[in-house]
Amino acid sequence: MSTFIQPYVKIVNFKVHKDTRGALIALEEGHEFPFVVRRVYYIFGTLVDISRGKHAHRLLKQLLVATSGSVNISCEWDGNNENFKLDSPDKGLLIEGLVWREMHHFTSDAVLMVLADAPYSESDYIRNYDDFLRVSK
Ligand code: T46
Repeated sequence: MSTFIQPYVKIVNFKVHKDTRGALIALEEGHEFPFVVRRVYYIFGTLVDISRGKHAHRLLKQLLVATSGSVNISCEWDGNNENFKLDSPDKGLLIEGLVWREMHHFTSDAVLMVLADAPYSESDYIRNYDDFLRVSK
């Protein structure tokens, strides 16, 4: 039998350390996100009219940050449907578990950085929408 964690979606606002030289943001386990980082990846060079994602995860916890440009993240979980616009490096989207996500409307300068609590594992993905609905019940 497969295991899942409860879906959780939340926008997190980061503290900006700004001075005359510019700005700095620090992301720390236990403050901005609640897990140990085991993997970092980033998505860039996306075409404006493409979308990515279209899957859910069984166990993965992630923090998504648009360090440059902007991108929309549509999330579906537990009967909720919400669109989040990541358009500034001072906020992130925490996504845990059974959340169907789609990233779309990337600007040409968008860089989407993702901190994840586990190494890449294809077996953690649910890529079929009907399977997602079935296991979400
Ligand atoms: C997610 C959203 C936000 C790897 O080899 N290692 C990795 O860590 C990742 C994430 C991907 N890959 C390979 C697997 C595919 O051959 O890179 C290729 C593209 O991956 P995928 O089509 O899954 O990418 P997205 O943009 O649809 O989804 C990604 C993450 O996979 C996913 O976990 O939540 O970004």
